[in-house]
Amino acid sequence: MATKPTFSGADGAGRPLDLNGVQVHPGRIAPDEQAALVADLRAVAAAAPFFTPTTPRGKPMSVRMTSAGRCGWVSDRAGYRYDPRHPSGVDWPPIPARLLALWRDLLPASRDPDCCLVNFYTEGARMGLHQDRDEADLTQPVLSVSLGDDALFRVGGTTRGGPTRSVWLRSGDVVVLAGPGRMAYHGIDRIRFGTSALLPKGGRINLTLRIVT
Ligand code: MD3
Ligand code: FE
Repeated sequence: MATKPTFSGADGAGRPLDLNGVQVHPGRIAPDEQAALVADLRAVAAAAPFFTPTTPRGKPMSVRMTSAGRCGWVSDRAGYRYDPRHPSGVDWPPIPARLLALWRDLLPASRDPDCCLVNFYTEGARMGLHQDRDEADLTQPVLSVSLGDDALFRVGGTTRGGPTRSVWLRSGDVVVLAGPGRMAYHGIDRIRFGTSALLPKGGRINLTLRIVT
């Protein structure tokens, strides 16, 4: 059974909120920094354009994706995996410096991430409940940044089918997945399209910094 969603911002900027071991930092990134991140991502997408992944069975996903770093996440008929190249054959561009700075600030004990996965949600896009387990070392943390429209984020425990909690992620929120939260089931139920003016055509971008190799 799911509880009623709360606004992540309701607890006040800066105070982390704990959802089944998943740490949400509401309003961690100031509006000018959010705009600078969007500019960084335009450069990433110019080098490595967003593409529509398909499930191993060939069904297109509703979220479009690209990556930066030494490897990126791809999915096609050959399966889900991290790959050293974009589907076009080009290398992934480097992870933007301001994202590395954010990682080092929040996770000072960790080594640098080698992948930044970029998810783009337009109206109607969603991501079903899943665990992230394609990385070689599942004890390494993941850091997520939300930009643009509000998203209803759902988090459960480490087994499928248990209770879940939901929270609205807003532009500038950061989620840290370290410790018990790292293997939590999670997903995005829906986007509230047009709730943010950060992206000129609306929609939502989620960045996840990861240690993959
Ligand atoms: C909990 N992305 O890319 S971000 C994904 O908003 C993914 O695009 C969602 O799930 C999005 O895999 C959710 C928050 C998040 C990211 C990674 C996690 C939560 C996580 C990894 C482990 C546990
Ligand atoms: Fe995930």
